[in-house]
Amino acid sequence: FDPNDVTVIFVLGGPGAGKGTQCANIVRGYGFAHYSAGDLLRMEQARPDSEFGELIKTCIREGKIVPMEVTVALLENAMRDEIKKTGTKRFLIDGFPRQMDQALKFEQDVCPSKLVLFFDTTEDVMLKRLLRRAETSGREDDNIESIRKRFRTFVEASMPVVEYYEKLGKVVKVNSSNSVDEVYEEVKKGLDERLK
Ligand code: UP5
Ligand code: MG
Repeated sequence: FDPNDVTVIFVLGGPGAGKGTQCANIVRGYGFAHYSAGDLLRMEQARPDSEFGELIKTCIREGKIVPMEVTVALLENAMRDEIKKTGTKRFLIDGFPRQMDQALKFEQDVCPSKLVLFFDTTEDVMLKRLLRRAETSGREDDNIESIRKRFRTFVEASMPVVEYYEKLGKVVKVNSSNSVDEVYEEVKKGLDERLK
C-alpha cells in the first residue's frame, strides 16, 4: 500500500493505562481500524504452527519486548489485509512502538505516523486496574510479578519513544486517571484539534 495514503496514530501508555478501552471508543467515534500489537502477538502465539509461539509467550510473561521483526510483520500484514478487505486508510496502532528501534523501523519500512496518542496515569492506578482485570482476563501477564516487569520495561524502553515524539510535536497527551467517559472526552478534544 501507499504510505502517503494512510493515516497512522500510535497509541501509547503504560500497562493498563486504558489504550484498548479508548481505542474501542475511537473506532466507534472516528471510524479508525484498531490493531493492538499485544493482541496480534497473543494471536500469533496461539497459532499451533507458529514458529514464534514459545518466544512470544516467554517475552509476554517476562514483560520483555518481542523482537521487532515479528511484531512489525504482524502489523504490516494486518494493515494490508484490512485495506484489501475494507478499504480503510486510518489506523490506530495500539501498544506500539514500545522501543526506539521499532519506531524508526516502522516509520521507514511501513508508514510514518501522524500522531501519537499518549495515555498518562500513575502506576498505582494501572496496578489496580490490572489486578482487577486479572480476575477475568486470563492474560498470562496479569499477575503481580509480570506487572512489575511490564512497568519497568515501559519506563526504560517505551517512555523514550514518547519523549522522542514529544520533541517532534506529535504527541496528544491525555490524563487517563479518570473515568472511561471523562478520558474519552479529553481524547476527542485532542483528536478534533489535530485531525482537522
Ligand atoms: N479501564 C480502562 N480504562 C479505565 C478507566 N478510565 N477507569 C477505570 N478502569 C479502566 O484497560 C485495562 C483495564 O482497566 C481493563 O480492565 C479496563 O476495563 C480498565 P485496557 O484498556 O485493557 O488498558 P491497556 O492500556 O490496553 O492495557 P494492556 O494490559 O493491554 O497494556 P500493555 O501495554 O501491558 O499490553 P499489550 O497487550 O499492549 O502488550 C502486552 C505484551 O506484549 C508486552 O508486555 C510485551 O511483552 C508484548 N509486546 C511486544 O513485545 N511488542 C509490542 O509491540 C507490543 C507488545
Ligand atoms: Mg491493551
